[in-house]
Amino acid sequence: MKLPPLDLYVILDRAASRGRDLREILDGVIRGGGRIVQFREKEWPSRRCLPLLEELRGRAKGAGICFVVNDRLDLALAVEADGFHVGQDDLPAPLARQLLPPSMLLGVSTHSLDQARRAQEDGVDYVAVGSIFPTATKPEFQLVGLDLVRAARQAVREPLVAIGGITPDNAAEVIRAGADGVAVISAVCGAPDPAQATRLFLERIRAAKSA
Ligand code: TZP
Ligand code: MG
Repeated sequence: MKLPPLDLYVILDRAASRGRDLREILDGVIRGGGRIVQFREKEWPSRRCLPLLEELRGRAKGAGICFVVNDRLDLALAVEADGFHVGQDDLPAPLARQLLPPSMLLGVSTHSLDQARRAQEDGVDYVAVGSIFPTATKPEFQLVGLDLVRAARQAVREPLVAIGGITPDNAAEVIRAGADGVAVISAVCGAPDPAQATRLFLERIRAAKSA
């Protein structure tokens, strides 16, 4: 699958979902018009993830949306995800690229301009930068602020997605700083109504892009 035009990128994270089922949250994101989601699981071993992941992958495929797996190459390959996402402590992007089927998308999280440039040199399909704002979701987050979005926009041609503490209320300024899209965990997974949160994000992002 090609990378869809970036706007809202929802990360499905069980730990941030307040005990709710990720299948329900994914269905809400799909109903709300989301076009790209990521599966992120920091605690469960692979075997435990697999049944849930297979269901999520099946639902995403049925809806025709892009499905990315974070960190875990075994799981990304096992469910034939559309994409794989690595951070700075995961498999290096060039090695991940060698191991992935040619059609699988690769994204990288970065926390500095050097890392963003390196990701581009490594030929990734999109570059994530963050954390833009403080966030309770990732305890060891590195705060980079909107300045890194502005700088990365100048340096990186690939699609740029900003992450960290993004809500419907601050999404527009992130887009205005140069991000193509925003990646969010708690603002959708922890929202009372994930479909409504998805719609609101998309409305704000699209308005900021057309302004
Ligand atoms: N990387 C940088 S900040 C972050 C990650 C995975 C957490 C984002 O979560 P939230 O709830 O959208 O702030
Ligand atoms: Mg990672």
